Amino acid sequence: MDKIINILKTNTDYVSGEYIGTELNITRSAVWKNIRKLKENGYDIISVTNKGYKLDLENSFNKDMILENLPTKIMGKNTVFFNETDSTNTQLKLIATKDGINVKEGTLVIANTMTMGRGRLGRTWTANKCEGIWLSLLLKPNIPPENASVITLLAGIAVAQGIENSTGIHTNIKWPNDVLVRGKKICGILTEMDCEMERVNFIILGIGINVKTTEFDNELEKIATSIALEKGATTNRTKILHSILLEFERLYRIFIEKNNGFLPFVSQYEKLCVNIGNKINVLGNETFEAVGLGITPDGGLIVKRSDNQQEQIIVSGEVSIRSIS
Ligand code: BT5
Repeated sequence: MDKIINILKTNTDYVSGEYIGTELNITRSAVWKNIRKLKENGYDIISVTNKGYKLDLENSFNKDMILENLPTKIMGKNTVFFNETDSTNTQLKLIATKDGINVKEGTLVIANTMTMGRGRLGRTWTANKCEGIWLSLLLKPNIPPENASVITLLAGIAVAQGIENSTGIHTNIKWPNDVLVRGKKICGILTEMDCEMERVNFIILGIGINVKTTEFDNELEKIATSIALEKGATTNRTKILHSILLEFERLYRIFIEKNNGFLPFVSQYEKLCVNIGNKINVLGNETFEAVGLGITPDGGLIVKRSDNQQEQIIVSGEVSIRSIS
């Protein structure tokens, strides 16, 4: 299959099945079968009758491309790629449970599409085929379970910075787990944890980024956006992924080495966070209107209630918040 890819890579125009067959001394039907396998492995190969095959590298996304020039030391070094799976978080959980303590930190599960993408609290995540980056990363930080929610916030900064570095698009964060452009969601983050009373066994950090989608279905149309919609052109997924993984690795290392919780990241997060200085609705056991004031060293959101002017800290996972425009 590598040889077929090399032939397609060196030809910018269509290459006939006959030509490939003769070059590699295989039948045309063997060529076709290999092309089908390559497509299943995430290569975008266009087939046109009487013309042959053409590789669209810009739209291809697969393990080989991810590992080639991967700029990180840990994140993604061990990559499991699916052209289609149920949910990358579910698959990574299976791997982590099977491998136990031997599972490698930074293991990446990534897919071209998910049939059962998950959001928080049982919500669904739409993962259109080949239109996004749907990934899960395995982390084994030596932190108490109550500090794990900070990982979501770190990921938010990494996604915002990674998208900006690779595409030039400026994003904001809606505390705790949405990355937005012009108020619309371009990325969602789902952090899941396996822990004991005082110890985290592993954390699965799930990140979904809309890259190539130009039309969302009814429900999402008003609330979602993508790199393609914001930029008017697409940037290849591998480049964006590399940029995000690199940024996340850098932040995660500081987080682990400084052993200082979210403190080193507070000011950067506050700059990116749309809720600071703006009115929000807090929806939890109690529902009230407030203004976001800042982020605590634990990653909580400090708000000032509009009803009694009291300050209150909201802990991630407890409530959901809505911006009031
Ligand atoms: C999230 O949940 O935003 C977390 C999404 C995490 C997705 C990643 S993809 C890789 C990994 N594997 C998984 O199975 N999941 C993770 P939440 O805050 O609950 O938001 C969910 C809501 O976002 C839905 O109810 C929709 O309203 C909206 N939504 C669904 N798909 C979307 C999309 N592609 N783009 C923008 N918004 C979407």
